[in-house]
Amino acid sequence: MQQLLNIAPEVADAIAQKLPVVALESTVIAHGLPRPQNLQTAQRLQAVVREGGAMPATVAIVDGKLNVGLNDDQLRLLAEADDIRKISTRDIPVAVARGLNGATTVASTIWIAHRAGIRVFATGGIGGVHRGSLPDVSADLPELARTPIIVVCSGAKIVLDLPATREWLETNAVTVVGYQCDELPAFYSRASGLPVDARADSPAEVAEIFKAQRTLGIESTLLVAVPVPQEAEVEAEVLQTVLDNALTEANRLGIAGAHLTPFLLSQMAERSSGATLRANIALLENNARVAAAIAREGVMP
Ligand code: PSU
Ligand code: MN
Repeated sequence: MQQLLNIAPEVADAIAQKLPVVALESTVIAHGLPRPQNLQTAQRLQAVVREGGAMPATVAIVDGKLNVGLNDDQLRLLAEADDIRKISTRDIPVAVARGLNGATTVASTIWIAHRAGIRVFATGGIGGVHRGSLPDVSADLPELARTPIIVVCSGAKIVLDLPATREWLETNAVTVVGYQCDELPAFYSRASGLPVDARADSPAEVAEIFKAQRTLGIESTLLVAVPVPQEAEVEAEVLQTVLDNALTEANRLGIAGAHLTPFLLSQMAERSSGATLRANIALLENNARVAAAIAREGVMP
């Protein structure tokens, strides 16, 4: 396993010295955001983590190696190449065996980050239970249930069945903390009407809960849900309309599997004249900032 991990020297140093480190995913770069905002955002997220006093570690698979911390060329490759695969945990063995390049999802990123010794990860929205009759449950969920790491996000992506996703987290012992909020945020929107398990108002409060969880030996993720900044929130009416239209279009075209999430996100950005894209970028940056502050609380063992 250690042979397959390729940890960037500055990230390895930070981990060894128990300094704050924040892992970042790469599917959002390769498949979640359009060009050129994807590369700009990836660079910006790394800068935000550094400004917050932590070391960024963007995760991806390059030539079959599990890279933790990417250089500029690698980031550019992920953002601009046309043949970047979306790698969830089930895809890691094939990518490794065949020496492929791939962008990692929440599931595979936390799988790798945890094994590299990182305790905090930031993203936009986690995957979850999709809407519709065919059961389609993101591999993000089971990975959250078995990976002891702090995941900072803005809830699950709005395209999902949010009540079903919330139930899944509850059943599988994933503790959900609202960061300065009393209900679970809904990605582009600050409200979902769904409960959190506890509210935390500071990075120190989050760190305390995580330390208790680690002391207890509970092996699931501590999910920290941060609402999209107020000024970037998408208006409820616009959101409902573009969401309905995106779902109808996906259904009409028979889009399924790994393509579904990227398709729905891009449809919504197009149909909202970029409002959902602006919200997505704003919440990603804000979550990276909060994650850096949490990492600085000394959550490293
Ligand atoms: N959040 C975003 N954009 C994204 C994703 C999340 O703002 O593109 C990605 C994440 O990498 C997440 C994945 O893990 O979508 C979930 O895809 P699926 O439902 O196919 O598991
Ligand atoms: Mn799926």
